[in-house]
Amino acid sequence: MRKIFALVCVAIALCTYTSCKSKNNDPKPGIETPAKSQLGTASTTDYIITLYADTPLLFTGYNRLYVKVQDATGAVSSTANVSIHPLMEMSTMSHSTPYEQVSYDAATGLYSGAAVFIMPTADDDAWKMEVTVNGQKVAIPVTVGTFPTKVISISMGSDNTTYIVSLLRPATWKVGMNDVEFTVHKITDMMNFPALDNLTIEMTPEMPSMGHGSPNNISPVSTGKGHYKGKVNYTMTGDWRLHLKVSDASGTVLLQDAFIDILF
Ligand SMILES: [Cu+2]
Repeated sequence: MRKIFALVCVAIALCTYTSCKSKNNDPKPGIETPAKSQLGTASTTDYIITLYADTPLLFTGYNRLYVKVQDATGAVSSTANVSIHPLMEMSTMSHSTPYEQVSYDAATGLYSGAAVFIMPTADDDAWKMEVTVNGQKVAIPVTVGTFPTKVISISMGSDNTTYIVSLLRPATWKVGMNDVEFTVHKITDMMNFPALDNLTIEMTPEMPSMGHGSPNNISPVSTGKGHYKGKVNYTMTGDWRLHLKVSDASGTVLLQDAFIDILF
């Protein structure tokens, strides 16, 4: 079952950057707006719960998520016990996706976390975000579109484990040195996608259309919670492919090339 699920995911992930349909053309996935975008709101007996993201439409890959909690009078709460849980209900089963639990951020007054969506919304497959505030749970439907370039890589490793490597998209890229950040998770089962630390990632940028790379890149290193940070040097604008060779702590190569595609 696990393997079937993994293969379904791989098939859909492949589908996301080839010619498969995306019926969610407006707004485009991943296009950021100056303010946070409200994805939905729901009420419990005691709370009004509103879910936000950086983009009006979520996309396959890493999305930051924000939860605002208000009491019945509209006062914003900073002390509630808040958790999120993404869930996709497909015709024959349901599953989750890698996510980062929310925590309160005093700077914004929001509880912030993230989800790495492994597949887009499809005809019979709907995503929802379960949000629980002090034991009171709501489910807010969300739509996930397909990002125009491959910002998530789902592939089988040499140890027959399925790995999910995802790019944290910055608001903008620039010509020259850029900070670059990824997450790595694995699929344990349909509900569990643990973050993986202490892997070695060898990053090699390439411009596929022109057949050259760039110098002075710094391969991403583990910074905890499944995150890896490095620096990428884009010597010009255009199409860039970040080749990522992923090895475990003993040096065994798990993924020969979990590449990510960028266009700017
Ligand atoms: Cu699904």
